[in-house]
Amino acid sequence: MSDYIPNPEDRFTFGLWTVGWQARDPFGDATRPPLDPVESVHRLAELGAYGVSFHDDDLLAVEHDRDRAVERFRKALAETGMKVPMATTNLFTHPVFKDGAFTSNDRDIRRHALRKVIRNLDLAAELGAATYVCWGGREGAESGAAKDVRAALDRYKEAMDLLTSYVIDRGYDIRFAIEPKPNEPRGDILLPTIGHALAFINELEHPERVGLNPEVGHEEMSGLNFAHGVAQALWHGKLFHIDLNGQHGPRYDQDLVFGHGDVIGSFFLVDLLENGGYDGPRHFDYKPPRTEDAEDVWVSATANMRTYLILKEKAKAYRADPEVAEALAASRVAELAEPTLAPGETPADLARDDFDLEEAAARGFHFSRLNQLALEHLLGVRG
Ligand code: GLT
Ligand code: MN
Ligand code: MN
Repeated sequence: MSDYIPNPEDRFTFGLWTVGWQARDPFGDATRPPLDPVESVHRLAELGAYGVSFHDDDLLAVEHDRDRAVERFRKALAETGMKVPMATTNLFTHPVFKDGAFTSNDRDIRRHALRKVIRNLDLAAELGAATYVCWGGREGAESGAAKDVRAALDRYKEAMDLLTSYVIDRGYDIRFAIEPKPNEPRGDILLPTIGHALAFINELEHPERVGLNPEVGHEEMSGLNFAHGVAQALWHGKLFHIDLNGQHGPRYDQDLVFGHGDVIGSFFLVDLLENGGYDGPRHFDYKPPRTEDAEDVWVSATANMRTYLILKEKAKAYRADPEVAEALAASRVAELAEPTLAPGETPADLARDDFDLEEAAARGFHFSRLNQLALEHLLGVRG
């Protein structure tokens, strides 16, 4: 058993807005003081993280002059060796974005939003970010009368086409990752799930430059299975980045520590990420609970990484367990990888099948045993 000590090779990253969240909610004021991004970079580096991500405005938490703030941030990165694999734009806090950014009914606001993204894209490119996240939290409506959704999607596409063309023209090695969310802060947000976003990407001018940044809690808010969504994103070659956190089913966006929501769901997610060909950063987008003090923040940050490392070890032990191998075979899990028609077969060949309907219907799949083995590994009574 390892000590679950994170190190940069694990590629754990955190948004500056996570540990820096002052815990202001719709009902109450901040419970923590502003956190200097320079301190976040140093503390996260000490805890074994690989890097940080940021919104343009996150850099201004304590130093309001942008040039000086960027300078201090660069210095902290240089001192610690921390990387910036992802950056994004705050298109939701300022009141100007109350009806959206790329899809605000107000054209001047849409133009302002694009300028704001472009300015931070230049900085993201300088800092070496490979992914630029677009979370459209304010793109949506509270009422059916407010928004012509088809026109809004035209404007969303216009924005993504403009931004992808911009990075291509500049020669930036940056891809965009759309982050779906069903609601909150808007009553209904556009591109609410992984599936909606995948379909939208197909309509873009440079679909190869645009993928997804799915977040655990956002799919679970819709009652969806996050690991299934991630598997489909991988299948489409669109898992560009990921936001790991925890959520207890359909309710407000909890942004809990990774694993502090659906534990077995997190186990199968880690199993998928480790074995499914995802090689991007393991990015945590959580909120240290409002009850936590300034030091507890770092305890919760570590908890995310420890949970991931523990689940990774459990998933490995599960895969290596001969009884699991036997149960997988009994459940015929690998048989699904076999094409349904043999090479050269045509639909006519299906007619020649010697198939015993009743016998096939009577066969069990034995999934309960398989799932119990996963649970027992997770609970630490095996392996
Ligand atoms: C905001 C949101 C997150 C997004 C961030 C990126 S901002 O905190 O709740 O899910 O990933 O814009
Ligand atoms: Mn969230
Ligand atoms: Mn997120």
